[in-house]
Amino acid sequence: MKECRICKTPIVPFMSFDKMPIANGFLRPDQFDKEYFFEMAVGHCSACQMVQLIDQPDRELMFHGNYAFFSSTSKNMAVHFKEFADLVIGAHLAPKDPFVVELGSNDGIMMQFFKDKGIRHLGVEPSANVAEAARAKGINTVCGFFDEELAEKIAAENGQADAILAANVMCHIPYLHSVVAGFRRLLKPGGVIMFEDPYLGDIVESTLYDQIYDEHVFLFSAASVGYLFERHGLELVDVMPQTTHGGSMRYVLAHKGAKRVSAAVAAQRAKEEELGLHLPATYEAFHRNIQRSRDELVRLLTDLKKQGKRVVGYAATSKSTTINNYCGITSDLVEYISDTTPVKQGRYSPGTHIPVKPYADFRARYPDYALLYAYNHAAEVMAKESEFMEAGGKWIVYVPKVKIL
Ligand code: DWN
Ligand code: SAH
Repeated sequence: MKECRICKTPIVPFMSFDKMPIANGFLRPDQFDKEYFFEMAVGHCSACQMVQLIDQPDRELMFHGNYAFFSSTSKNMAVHFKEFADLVIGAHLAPKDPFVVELGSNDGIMMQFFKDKGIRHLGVEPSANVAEAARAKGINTVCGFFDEELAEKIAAENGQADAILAANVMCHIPYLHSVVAGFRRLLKPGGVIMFEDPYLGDIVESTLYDQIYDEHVFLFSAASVGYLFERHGLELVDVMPQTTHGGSMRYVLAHKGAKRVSAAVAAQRAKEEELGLHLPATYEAFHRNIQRSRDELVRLLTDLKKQGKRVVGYAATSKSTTINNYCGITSDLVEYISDTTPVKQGRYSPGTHIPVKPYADFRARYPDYALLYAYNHAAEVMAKESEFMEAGGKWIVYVPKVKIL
């Protein structure tokens, strides 16, 4: 039996997605027969409440010099990260020579706002190609995986940080004890840690099961985050719900006793108990909802095919890898996936090998239906696709329920 990655309690999976490929592993045809798969099972630790993958591929298979996700592909996310940076700049930096560190800074989508204000900053990004894209914008970036050793090196070279930030990164890192021990060393006595990730409560409530893929080893809650940081002398002092990625939570942490704890923390923990996030029955129901969602989506796509309709995927997201592989969606049901990222175009989707084509192909010949794999960017997408809708095109969404819009 496997142990919880955080508290070592024996853990039993509540479901398995069976064999899954690397979510961002877009391929050429000559790579099909060598494709890597792993068994993607998910468990809930009844002791510390951490929901987690039982097995995760080695980090070098996921984060490397050909990482396919560039954060700046979404304009609305840049607006979100400007607001995040403004909050930090307005409330959490020392008046004299502050220093800000961001983990998983990718192509610099958040760090750019610190750089533009002349604030001393450092991004930590292991995927060399996206790190290079940030450097090309003048953003200070170290290419490496954040852990305790790197944290000590950063502190020795730059001094301690006023703010340590991470967005959609902490949930990717299996060795969180080393990361949080590093935070403790790197953070100034009065400093703040702020990180956000897809929120377990939203994932369970809205059946956002496509947030589960190789990179996302943890699905956090206020309970599990509070437990983890407590073990390192750090304290959860605030929680701030976010609408990004279908429902996220921003966690604010500080050295124990250094800051006032907001009433929002206890309120969120009470909500989690009400939702039953500590109960095995909740995850059994989540599993049933996932199966139902899959069956409904496959039925809808199969019916449309029978009617001779053209269905195209919109945005080759990491999340789409879970949907396509778990639902068994091939180019038989979804002709191709349109995506704006140059490195994904001309490749094939992980596992079920649907062609990924440039956005220009979508514009040139609208399909009858577009399966929206990027439901988290729905507002941004709908705003720019009025012509598709005026031409009679319809959207298929699958969260929170499978339906045609
Ligand atoms: O946690 C993660 C989040 C932050 O980003 C990472 N593990 C990987 C990635 O997840 P994702 O791939 O599901 O992210 P997005 O932001 O939902 O999808 C981005 C993809 O969508 C890109 O390939 C670009 C594409 N896209 C598009 O083709 N047209 C996006 C928009 C907004 C568009 O209009
Ligand atoms: N913060 C960005 C990127 C999220 S994608 C955004 O929200 O859009 C996750 C990023 O974390 C990737 O760029 C990946 O290379 C990086 N990453 C993975 N493991 C990491 C680690 N141990 N330390 C720092 N970054 C890491």
